[in-house]
Amino acid sequence: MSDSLSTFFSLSSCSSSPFFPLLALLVIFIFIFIIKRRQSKPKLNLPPGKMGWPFIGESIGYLRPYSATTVGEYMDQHIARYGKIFKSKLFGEPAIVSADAGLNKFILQNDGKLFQVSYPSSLGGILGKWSMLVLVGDMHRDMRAISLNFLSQARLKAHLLKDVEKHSLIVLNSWKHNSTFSAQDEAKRFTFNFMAKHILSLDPGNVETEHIKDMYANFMKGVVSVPLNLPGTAYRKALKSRNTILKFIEGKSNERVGKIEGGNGTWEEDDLLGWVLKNSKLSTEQILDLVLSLLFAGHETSSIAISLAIYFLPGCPQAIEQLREEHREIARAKKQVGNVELTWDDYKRMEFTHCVVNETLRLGNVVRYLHRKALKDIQYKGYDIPCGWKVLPVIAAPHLDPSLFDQPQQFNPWRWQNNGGRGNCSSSKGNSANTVSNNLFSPFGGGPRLCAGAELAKIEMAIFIHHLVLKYDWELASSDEPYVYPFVDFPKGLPITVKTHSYLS
Ligand code: HEM
Ligand SMILES: *[C@@H]1O[C@H](CO)[C@@H](O)[C@H](O)[C@H]1NC(C)=O
Ligand SMILES: *[C@@H]1O[C@H](CO)[C@@H](O)[C@H](O)[C@H]1NC(C)=O
Ligand SMILES: *[C@@H]1O[C@H](CO)[C@@H](O)[C@H](O)[C@H]1NC(C)=O
Ligand SMILES: CC(=O)N[C@H]1CO[C@H](CO)[C@@H](O)[C@@H]1O
Repeated sequence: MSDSLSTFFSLSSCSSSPFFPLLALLVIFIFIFIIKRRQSKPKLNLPPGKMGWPFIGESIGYLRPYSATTVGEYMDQHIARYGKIFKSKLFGEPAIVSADAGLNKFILQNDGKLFQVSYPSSLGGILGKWSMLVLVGDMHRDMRAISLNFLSQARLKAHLLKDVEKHSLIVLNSWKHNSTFSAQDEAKRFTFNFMAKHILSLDPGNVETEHIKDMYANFMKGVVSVPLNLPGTAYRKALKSRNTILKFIEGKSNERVGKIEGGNGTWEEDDLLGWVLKNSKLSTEQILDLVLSLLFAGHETSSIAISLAIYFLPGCPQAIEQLREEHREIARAKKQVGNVELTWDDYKRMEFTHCVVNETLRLGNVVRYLHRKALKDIQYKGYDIPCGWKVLPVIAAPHLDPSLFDQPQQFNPWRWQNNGGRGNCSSSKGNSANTVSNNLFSPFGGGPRLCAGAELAKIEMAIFIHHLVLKYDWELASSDEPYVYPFVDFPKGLPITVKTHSYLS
């Protein structure tokens, strides 16, 4: 039951990461595996758990797809057997897995000091080495500052909110009465068009945009595929698409620079590309990776969040009713003063919608867990976390924990209301009194890497919901369910049938 040797092994990888040929690596792993079984002199108090097979460890069990409203069989079994903090071997490395809200918070708050991001290198290979998601230290700070500026509250109020509404309407107005289609594709169309507009000033529907959208879809298939760079693999295709997209972005930035140098035109600061060209000293390569990772971080996540809301709501007609009341009231008030566009104040007034948004993120869990590694030997609640080990805070786990959220499997937006609220979609007992503490709810991560687009994502959800409930009734056209692959996805694309309805009068 000792892990001192495997600890020793990973300690050495903490200072440097030498390259071993695969065969040698395998031999070493098997060697360690055998020795480990013989030795029995624990020096460290590691969390309980088992390391599984040589090399692959328990990765197969950990990565097996499962329903998105659960933590999955692997987590359930391990938590039942070992508790909320346990050790394992995942992604080829010894790892501490945390389903514990306190430890998760500790990990995120100490990012850069005791812990550091450590995504599998295949993800870095495809997102780019300058991607903000994989960068650490000063470079991460600079890239993050650019994103925060792009997504600042001032810009959300002045520009982005208006455009979120415009792009919601483009998508929603194209839906035909009594038609059936993939809601997930529609949500993606909305968030992609919005991001493409604000990053590169691409307009929805034109040839360039559609081309980039196709390339981006290939790129995404690679991100979620097995990272084998061999002819014919999704990963190889994705690397190719990545290059096509990069060429395109490069073309765009040369065009802009050319215009300026020709004395014609000014910097268009309206989009991210214009802003970084003017205000930053980033190299072309860095700009490309920044653009691509913002597209990735901002498009996949919020489109799946909207899909989840479309999926959960029909199971709770009372919630749709209450949403309609709220949005009808807002629309009516605007009509009276002759306003058409939604404003920041309107958004802030969508109180029940905010409950629906939180509840969707709590139960659906767009991002399941984060990748970190320990930078030092760390102690937490008596457990040792050795330097160099992978640390995986499962941010979804507290959200689905029955000791923290009453009946966690129930979609119950009223749990977010302070004084109980009037409705509940569960048939069982218990009122909807607020059991929520903010420490326990972290769909956007936390600490120095807290999602830069959290507010934008909520705006996208709320405004899309506003027009959705006012224009349509919808039902799920065939049974589909969100799964964790580990990216959350609907296997059938969430087919829905919509009926037009005007709830405005
Ligand atoms: C419901 C939708 C979303 C969810 C659940 C979500 C979740 C997250 C999480 C958990 C992280 C932390 C990753 C880590 O610590 O390793 C993150 C980072 C990030 N997200 Fe989001 N996100 C969403 C939407 C967006 C949107 C719309 C944008 C806008 C472009 C965005 C931009 C970013 C960026 C730039 C980072 C990196 C921040 C950094 O490393 O400093 N996200 N997101
Ligand atoms: C809606 O579609 C269904 C089947 O696709 C059809 O049977 C029905 O007549 C349609 N109703 C309307 C009002 O178009
Ligand atoms: C500047 O732009 C105008 C119209 O966009 C074009 O006709 C003109 O040739 C351009 N001048 C230069 C110097 O590029
Ligand atoms: C939703 O969750 C956020 C934390 O992410 C919290 O600050 C906010 O108050 C919650 N909203 C409601 C309506 O409870
Ligand atoms: C408004 C509403 O439907 N409330 C229900 C909540 O759940 C309890 C317990 O089953 C019901 O009695 C309420 O009618």
